[in-house]
Amino acid sequence: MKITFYFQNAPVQQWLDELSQALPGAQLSAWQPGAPPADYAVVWQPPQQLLDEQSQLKAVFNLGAGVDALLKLQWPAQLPLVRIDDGGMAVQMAEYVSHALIRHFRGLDQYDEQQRAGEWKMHRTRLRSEFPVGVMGLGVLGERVARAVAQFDFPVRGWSRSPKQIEGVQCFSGEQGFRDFLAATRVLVNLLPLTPETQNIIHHGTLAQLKPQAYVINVARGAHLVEEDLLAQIDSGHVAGATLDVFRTEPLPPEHPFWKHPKITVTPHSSANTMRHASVAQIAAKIEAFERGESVAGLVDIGRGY
Ligand code: NDP
Ligand code: OXD
Repeated sequence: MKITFYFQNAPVQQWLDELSQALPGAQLSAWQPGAPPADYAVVWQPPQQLLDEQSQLKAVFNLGAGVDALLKLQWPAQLPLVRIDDGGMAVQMAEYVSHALIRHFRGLDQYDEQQRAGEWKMHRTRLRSEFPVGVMGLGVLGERVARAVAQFDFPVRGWSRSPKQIEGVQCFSGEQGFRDFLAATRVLVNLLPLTPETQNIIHHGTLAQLKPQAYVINVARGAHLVEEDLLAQIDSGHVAGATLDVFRTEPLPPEHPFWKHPKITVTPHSSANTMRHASVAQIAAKIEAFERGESVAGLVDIGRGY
């Protein structure tokens, strides 16, 4: 079995060594233009040329949860695409979102400023009931985040395409459900996949429906958020601030207003990283299952876009 690997700016040899150990019968190599045909491709953000040249692939394994970059390419009809399911990312996402939420709720940024100014001043304790959290997307990561936040006794809502039942989470679905979800949310967390339906979903109208003094945590994709609309809603005072991990242009350009905005926290697309060891084990097990003709978890529905 031949496997071709592409992950720009990653320690490719380490990935190849670990994949070879996990799949001792396989021949692994880093993809380059003109590489011989392989049976499987393991990739993160590959060029179109890889798909064009590798016409004998039985499946492609994406080294991440989001497949939006892959589905921007011309995807060969019938070529199965498999995403990473959790692979160590869900716990990272849960800690990142819980941290951002609690930092905002407890006013810890204000205490940081006060420390710099040498000022001893306590603020009124706020009520969790006044900070309902709404998680958009209740998949592998969103469900874990919703459950984690519920552990801190915040009221938690969730919104997904299909109806769900999650203990401790009030679940909404569909278009009417979206309006009810937004009206019941103060802290909006985005964990949707980027698809034609969800692009620009956080815009002026969406933000306006949130409870006053709303807060936005975007950890999914930059193209979900209309950046000027967020800035306008912060200026108007309806939105109190945001923690943003993903951006329309990455790296975030040096002149971008988000960098220096006092109410926006920026991190460099690092809320949840692909963990090599867990991902290698997962991909190896899935390739073996594929070879045996078994179904694998995380198969992407290409038409749906996630
Ligand atoms: P999943 O595919 O497991 O879950 C997606 C969820 O979104 C599902 O609940 C799905 O609903 C819901 N959804 C999709 N489309 C719609 C829609 N049109 N309306 C309402 N709900 C919708 O994805 P993951 O949880 O694994 O990952 C989510 C995203 O997080 C990734 O696509 C990626 O973009 C991002 N990500 C970001 C990282 C970072 O470092 N910042 C790291 C990893 C991922 P249903 O359940 O009904 O299908
Ligand atoms: C992913 C990501 O989608 O890292 O896995 O953004």
